[in-house]
Amino acid sequence: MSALFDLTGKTALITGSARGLGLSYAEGLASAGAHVVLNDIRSELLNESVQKLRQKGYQADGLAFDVTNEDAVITAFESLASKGLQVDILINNAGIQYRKPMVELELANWQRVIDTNLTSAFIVSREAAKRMIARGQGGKIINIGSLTSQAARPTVAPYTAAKGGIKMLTCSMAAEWAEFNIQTNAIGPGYILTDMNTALIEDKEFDNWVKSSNPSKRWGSPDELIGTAIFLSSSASNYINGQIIYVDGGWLAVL
Ligand code: NAP
Ligand code: GCO
Repeated sequence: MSALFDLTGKTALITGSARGLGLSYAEGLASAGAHVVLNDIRSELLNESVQKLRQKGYQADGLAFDVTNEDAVITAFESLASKGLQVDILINNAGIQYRKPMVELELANWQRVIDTNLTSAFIVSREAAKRMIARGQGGKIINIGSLTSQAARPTVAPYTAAKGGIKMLTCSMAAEWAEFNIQTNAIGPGYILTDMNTALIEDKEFDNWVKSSNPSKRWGSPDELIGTAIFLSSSASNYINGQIIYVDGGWLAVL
């Protein structure tokens, strides 16, 4: 049974993983045997996180690049290849939030969220898939969606549009790459206690809304996403493609 979820011998690139959910995914996959490559824009924070994983005995490296920069992404994959590292598992986790009513929303901020939360998944996955196909050994791609892949709330339109796009981009990747034994799926976390949501957590009214709207009556914690990430990274999910798994306490399942 444990062999189903064993990632030994696999290299996993997790974008935006110096902190938050990305770091949880990285530590989780490392604990399952993967050699994890962390990514962030800030190299200092990235190196600190890589060291923390290494001190726990895990195989971890870091690669600082901006996932919205096509040239930087291509260079990053070439750099990994020059070190003999081929990406077997990719988690497109990097993302930002920007909250403002649409009538006040600046185009530049719309574009910045779309670029980071959606277009980057295309850019990074294209480079990973090219190399997975050329190697002929298949691979795993996990896009990170959200509750907003399925439902909206006011003031987060670019984020919601991007996460809705992530859901359908996941289907497109499955449509084009499943024949090469690449399984592409998505994770849709609910409201999780990370830096992205600090303002919401500290807002009593919003905190009450989350707890009253969710049948589990609580926020999620980052470590509650790890099992789904390992599952979708492992051979246990070899016949699952184009799906999104919501890790939301049941939020989307109830009226
Ligand atoms: P977070 O705490 O704000 O961390 C986001 C990470 O992404 C940071 O490490 C950040 O780097 C990195 N990042 C941002 N832009 C980047 C870029 N252009 N290139 C490379 N890295 C970049 O967010 P989180 O809560 O962990 O969320 C992670 C992912 O899960 C996001 O896609 C988010 O939309 C999604 N998600 C989160 C929740 C939630 O409730 N927290 C729920 C559903 C989905 P820096 O450290 O340099 O800023
Ligand atoms: C917000 C939050 C949400 C969560 C998450 C929910 O402002 O509503 O940031 O977007 O981060 O995406 O699944």
